[in-house]
Amino acid sequence: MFIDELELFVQGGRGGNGTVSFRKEKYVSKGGPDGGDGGNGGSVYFWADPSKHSFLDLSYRRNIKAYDGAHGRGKNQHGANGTDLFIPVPPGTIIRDSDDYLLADLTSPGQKVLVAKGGKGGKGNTRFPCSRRRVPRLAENGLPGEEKKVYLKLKLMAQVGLVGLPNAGKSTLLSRITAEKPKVESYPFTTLVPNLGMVKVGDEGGFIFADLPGLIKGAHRGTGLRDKNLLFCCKYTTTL
Ligand SMILES: Nc1nc2c(ncn2[C@@H]2O[C@H](COP(=O)(O)OP(=O)(O)OP(=O)(O)O)[C@@H](O)[C@H]2O)c(=O)[nH]1
Ligand SMILES: [Mg+2]
Repeated sequence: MFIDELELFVQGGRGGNGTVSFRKEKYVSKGGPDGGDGGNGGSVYFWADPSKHSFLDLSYRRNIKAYDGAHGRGKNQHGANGTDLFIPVPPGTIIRDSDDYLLADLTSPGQKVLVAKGGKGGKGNTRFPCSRRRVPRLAENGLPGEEKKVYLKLKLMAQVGLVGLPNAGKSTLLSRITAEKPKVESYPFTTLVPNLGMVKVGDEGGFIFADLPGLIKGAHRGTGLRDKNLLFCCKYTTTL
């Protein structure tokens, strides 16, 4: 199945709480505060993974939450930071939030973007002593991570675009090498809009193949279906 649009709920991890603790040791009286800070929550990133071609894997996992930070502990022990999550998406993914604001346009492989920042960890009571408050019995709670709905859209980028005369057998070729079933008829200009399919190579790999509407002489002057197919090629294909 090929999925090129998806709505996801992403959430950064919650920051760990700071702790209230006092140093307790034999022969040490009034050892003072030693509560550690909570760790920061993990953040959620999306990154462009060239081995991905659709949102199929992500469609099984609509809520994505990074790990929470650990709480602080006595003896000034800082809680561990929550692990960040790096979600792989196909290059050509456009990410928008619920206000339709563009968060990212991931085009080049490896490019990454932060979409939900983890919450900050709370401070432990070690941080709160002052001359008027020698015994600080307060610590901060960790803050919740950023949360939002994001809309992913795959700007389909074909690696191969097939340009040719009408009725040449382009759609037939697409139907043989991919799982797509484009309309095939024995008259010219059967294909009016580009058809895209995934050519699988091995278990993981593959590339997107575009079958473009037929092109005839004088297309640039408006003959036939004109040259909008070529514009499509220039816009969406990376290699021809
Ligand atoms: N003899 C023969 N006929 C073919 C071959 N490939 C396709 N055809 C036939 O050629 C006709 C046109 O095929 P399409 O795949 O629709 O051609 P197309 O290039 O996509 O055509 P447009 O979309 O109109 O530009 C159909 O009747 C096919 O059955 C082939 O290798 N040999
Ligand atoms: Mg066709």
